[in-house]
Amino acid sequence: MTNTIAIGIQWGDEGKGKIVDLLAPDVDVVARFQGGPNAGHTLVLGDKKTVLNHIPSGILHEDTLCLIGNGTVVDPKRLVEEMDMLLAAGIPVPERLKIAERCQLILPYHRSLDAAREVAKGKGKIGTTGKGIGPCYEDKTARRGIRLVDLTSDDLDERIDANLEYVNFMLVEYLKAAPVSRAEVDEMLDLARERLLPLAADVPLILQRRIKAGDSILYEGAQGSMLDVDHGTYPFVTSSNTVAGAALAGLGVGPGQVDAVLGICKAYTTRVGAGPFPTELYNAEGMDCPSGKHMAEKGNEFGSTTGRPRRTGWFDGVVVQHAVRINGVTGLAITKMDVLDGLEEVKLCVAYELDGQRLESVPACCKQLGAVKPVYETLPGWSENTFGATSMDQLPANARALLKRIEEVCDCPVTMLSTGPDRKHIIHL
Ligand code: 2SA
Ligand code: MG
Repeated sequence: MTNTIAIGIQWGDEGKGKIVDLLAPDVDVVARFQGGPNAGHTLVLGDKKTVLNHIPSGILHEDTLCLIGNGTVVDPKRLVEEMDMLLAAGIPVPERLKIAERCQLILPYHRSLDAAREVAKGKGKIGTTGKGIGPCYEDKTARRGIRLVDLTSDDLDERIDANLEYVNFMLVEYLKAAPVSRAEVDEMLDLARERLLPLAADVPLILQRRIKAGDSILYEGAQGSMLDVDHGTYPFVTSSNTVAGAALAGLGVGPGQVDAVLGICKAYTTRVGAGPFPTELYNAEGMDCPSGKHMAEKGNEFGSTTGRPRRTGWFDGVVVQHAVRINGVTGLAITKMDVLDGLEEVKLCVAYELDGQRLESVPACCKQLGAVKPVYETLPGWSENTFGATSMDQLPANARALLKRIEEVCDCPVTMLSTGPDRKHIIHL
């Protein structure tokens, strides 16, 4: 087994959870490197569905060590809830989970700021998940963030006071929102001290030792490449680097310690939140193309973290090709292909057109991306049921033709094809 980075390469919700679940039993370590409670990962515990936001799904496997890296932002309350949910199901979380000492804590004022900023932006809002992600990363780069290790620092009180003074000024004077009390913050810090600090560890050291011992590591991404703060549809992005390169900085490993990059994408495209989406067909704001509606309904396209309905559209080969480049993707994992079953024809965006010019890559300017017209190739659809297929010969010829064309357009081989939610609904290529 190799050391693999598994990332989403569209706008999130590509089905990373399922692919990571599938790979986790074969690896020794699963490590998160960016994002926080804005990631959502549905898990079946006994007969109950639960959502994990911070903890890698590898936690269910006895011999798998789960790591939360320095590049992540951790909401102590939410993480403790996740831990308790797993503990109640008999999973010995403290034995299997370590948290980087350097990871940033999401405190109550981050959530307040996130919410108040969105309200203040009005129609121009980003459509964030409201989990305090942006303000927490902002504090990190502004060098006023509170890290897990800082809970033991003797200047913590002063730093919290200074942060609160600044934040409450912003909230009350500028954003006309309610202030955050010191008591609320202290409660969160106490919880983190009591429950998270015992799991704090030198994650880079653990990783080096494991890699040296020949263990295999799965680096688990959250969100998707088009939500990357540098390479995505800025400013309609999340506040972290979501690309493969972030795995290195977000955990403290080197480039030589990665063997493969698995780019996970749907056989169509979805997006939640605002921002350009060239191949969009269907949304809650009134776009109502039947094929898009088919994807939304058959694909059950609702956000796992916020429950928001997702916007849907055709597979965007320009976006995926861009992602293949910026991540050095070595293999594509295509998910939810069965959702396309029953469509008369299937479209594949192979380029954009802007002011009469053909574009082969994603324009950096969001306004331009919002104005492009997708150039489509139309392929015949299929009426057969591909749900649950486990080998290529179970797929209709037209579905195989679509995959082949995706490989050509995106300049990357398809190495996995997911045909349903279950672990056994998979084709390895
Ligand atoms: P934020 O809250 O500051 O990160 O929001 C900024 C933008 O990023 C979008 N965003 C997401 N979009 C889709 N899925 C997300 N999370 C997945 C989930 C998990 C995953 O299932 O909920 O795919 O890893 C996610 N997180 C952030 C958000 O809609 C804003 O457009
Ligand atoms: Mg998801």
